[in-house]
Amino acid sequence: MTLFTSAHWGIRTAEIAADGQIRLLPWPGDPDPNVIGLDQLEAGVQAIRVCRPAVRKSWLDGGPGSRPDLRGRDPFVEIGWDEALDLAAAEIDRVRKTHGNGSIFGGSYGWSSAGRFHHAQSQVHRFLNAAGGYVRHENSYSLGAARVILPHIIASMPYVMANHTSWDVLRDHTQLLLCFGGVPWKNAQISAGGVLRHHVRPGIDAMRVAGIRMVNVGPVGDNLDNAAAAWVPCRPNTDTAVLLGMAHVLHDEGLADRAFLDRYCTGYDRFLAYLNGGADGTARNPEWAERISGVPADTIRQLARDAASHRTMLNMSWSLQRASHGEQPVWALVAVAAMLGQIGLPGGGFGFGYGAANTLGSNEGLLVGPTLPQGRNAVSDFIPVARIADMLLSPGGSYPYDGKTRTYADIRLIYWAGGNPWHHHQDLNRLERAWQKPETVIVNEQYWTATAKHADIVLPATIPAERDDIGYSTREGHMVAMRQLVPPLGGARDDYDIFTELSRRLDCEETFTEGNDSAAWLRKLYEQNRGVLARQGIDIPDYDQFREIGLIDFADQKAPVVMFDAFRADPEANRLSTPSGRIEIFSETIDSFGLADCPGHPVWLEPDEWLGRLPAGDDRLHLLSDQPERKLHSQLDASAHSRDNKVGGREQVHLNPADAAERGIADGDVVELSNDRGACLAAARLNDRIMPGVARLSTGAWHDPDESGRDRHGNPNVLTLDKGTSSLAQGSVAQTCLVRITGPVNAPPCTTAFNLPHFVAREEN
Ligand SMILES: Nc1nc2c(c(=O)[nH]1)N[C@H]1C(S)=C(S)[C@@H](COP(=O)(O)OP(=O)(O)OC[C@H]3O[C@@H](n4cnc5c(=O)[nH]c(N)nc54)[C@H](O)[C@@H]3O)O[C@H]1N2
Ligand SMILES: Nc1nc2c(c(=O)[nH]1)N[C@H]1C(S)=C(S)[C@@H](COP(=O)(O)OP(=O)(O)OC[C@H]3O[C@@H](n4cnc5c(=O)[nH]c(N)nc54)[C@H](O)[C@@H]3O)O[C@H]1N2
Ligand SMILES: [Mo]
Repeated sequence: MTLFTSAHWGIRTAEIAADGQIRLLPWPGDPDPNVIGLDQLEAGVQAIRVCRPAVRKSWLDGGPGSRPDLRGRDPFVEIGWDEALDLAAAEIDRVRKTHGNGSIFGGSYGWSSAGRFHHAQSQVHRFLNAAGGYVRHENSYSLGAARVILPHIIASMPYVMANHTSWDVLRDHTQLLLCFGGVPWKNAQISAGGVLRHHVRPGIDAMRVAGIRMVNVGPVGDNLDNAAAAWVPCRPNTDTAVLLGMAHVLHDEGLADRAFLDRYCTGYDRFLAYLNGGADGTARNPEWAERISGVPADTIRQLARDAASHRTMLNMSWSLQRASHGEQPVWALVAVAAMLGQIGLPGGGFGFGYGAANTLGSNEGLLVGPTLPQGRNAVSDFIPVARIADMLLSPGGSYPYDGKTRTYADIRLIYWAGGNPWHHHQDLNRLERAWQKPETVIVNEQYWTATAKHADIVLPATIPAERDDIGYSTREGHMVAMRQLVPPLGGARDDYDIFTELSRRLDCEETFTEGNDSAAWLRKLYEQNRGVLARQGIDIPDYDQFREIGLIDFADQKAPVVMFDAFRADPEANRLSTPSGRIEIFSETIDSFGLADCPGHPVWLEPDEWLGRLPAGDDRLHLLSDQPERKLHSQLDASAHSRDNKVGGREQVHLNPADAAERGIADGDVVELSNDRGACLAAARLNDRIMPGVARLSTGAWHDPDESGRDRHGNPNVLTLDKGTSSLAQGSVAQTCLVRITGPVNAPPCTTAFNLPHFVAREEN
């Protein structure tokens, strides 16, 4: 019998050797497997697990709110489970009774492990709902701007994500693939919930073999895995200007598809007025766009003509909207695609994130999967996810969001399970100040991450290899019986069992468990889902058989997908979910909000930080912090596969050889990146596929500040800007960031990111 487990980066089979050693292997049917996480059970990774409940010393000695300034530096005291659960439950109870459930933040954003039941974020939300409610988050770091703007202008992000025109259709129909931000294969290793068959590299390969032209606009040239693709360097955060320049050409040269715009869109004329000069008389022509983006006007003009004369798929990376005014590139992309009139045609239109994850462009069936119900939250309050430091720093403060004015809650307790804010948030030195606000921080974690180190109570959680679960993901073609392969390390417990114990102490056990243990839940969720699938005419085996066979492969459900084909065929019967039912190139709704930083149609607005406005003599570079190739965010940073990519134990910062030479930096040198927000060290790597003026430091290096706050390991979030994309969406702007780079740094310190915290014995009174 084959044993399976699943992770966001792939389905794995497990071999157990005679000596008990586990060997993980990619599922043999995967056409493009990767090796991420195959080494996750190795000693180096297991050594940094949380093994016992631990409490921050000052908190244990002085109670809630004691020395919050020492979070991240205080030693920990390890204690037994019963005492830890009593402490955590009593504290939740104190806070909810004294300040109300609206003072508990349970956002818990993050990519906790794959598996439909042991999904930490679902578990903590269900638990906090049972315990009376909590302040939640909306949206994601991934798609902060897009999730808010897309429903106003065309369709919801989940719809767009699950309905991208599939790779087989692109291969057969597309003539020009015009990308902004590439199609990064490294990112498509991942899909939230797990991947059975990796489609993206085979998809791009098939298009290359078919001779399809690919053009890649952006600051980085190595994010489209096709040596034949043309690279058009473009300043970071200026793609909107290029798109507007293209739009201007399409109109000016009579290439805009008027019939499509009339039948399927609203507000084109309002947009046109802006393109032609609008209020300030500035025509958004290619010459204007060149001054902003650095892309030659003739190139922009030719791209517009080529796009109009061929079946063209426009693609944009999610990263573009993770930037100042990130709503605008999304809207401009949709507007240009509408002007080209190919939305809904096979191989034409737009894609938003081919390459951002494996799902985009998948032709696997769109099936439902098992879902743990989360219960009802008695607290209605929420924040847009990336506004966490703002909330903690200004309780009671007001802020605009999606046309409304909202108020930040006064948070006394944070409960986090399944995410790493000390990886994902911007401006970590600001977060450090904000994080001192709550009286108590409780974290369930598998590893001693920076978030665990910044908690007051840390409860050790199991990893997927230590528990049974069900693996499933939208359009990934599988259901996997994930198997427990090893016993829990140390005292680690499943999040579910931790919350069961807490709910018992908080008198809400029945609501939380409904009388089920994990095994009963898995059977129940699976059987419920089997019923749903049966009603759609899809038969799957019963739960016991499923556990025997391990993997259900839905390959027979594959079918080509063309995004918006039904809308194109009949826009009346298949109205979009926008107010007009059409594509909104001008949005009355957004216009009615009266926002200077997000008016009623796509516009170019200067980013908060960018290369276009550097004073003479200012040699700062634009820092891009993209997703890491060898891990998922901060997960598995300590694995051999991730460490092998570090230089001297530090993350690599890629920069153009000319920029390096100007600064006297050689390949492999340790350099310092700095700005007014912070500083970090990294190892320089010279790369002529990074345009001059730009540097790239991938995310994921565990935060490792020295006494002065300088990160020794290469975590870009000590440098990034913590601001909303605009008052519409308030998304993260991680890609809007200028830095100085200097080096080489003499006698650089060793990294200590993977050290355990300091443990001390409890002082007996
Ligand atoms: N500068 C910059 N910053 C960024 C980005 C960027 O582009 N640039 N990208 C942003 C994006 S798009 C994202 S999605 C975020 C990602 O940010 P996160 O999702 O917060 O990052 P992860 O490292 O995946 O954190 C997941 C954490 O959950 C823990 N975990 C896993 N499984 C379990 C479990 O079963 N139980 C419990 N209790 N814990 C578990 C892991 O050990 C890990 O610490 O980062 C954002 N930050
Ligand atoms: N291996 C791996 N894969 C992942 C993840 C991971 O951590 N590891 N994370 C997953 C998650 S949660 C997400 S949200 C997705 C994110 O998917 P994306 O947001 O698309 O990923 P990034 O790697 O941040 O950026 C993609 C490319 O855009 C480029 N870029 C950045 N700014 C600009 C710009 O202004 N203009 C242009 N034209 N290009 C720009 C970057 O240099 C990079 O090459 O990836 C997912 N896939
Ligand atoms: Mo993300």
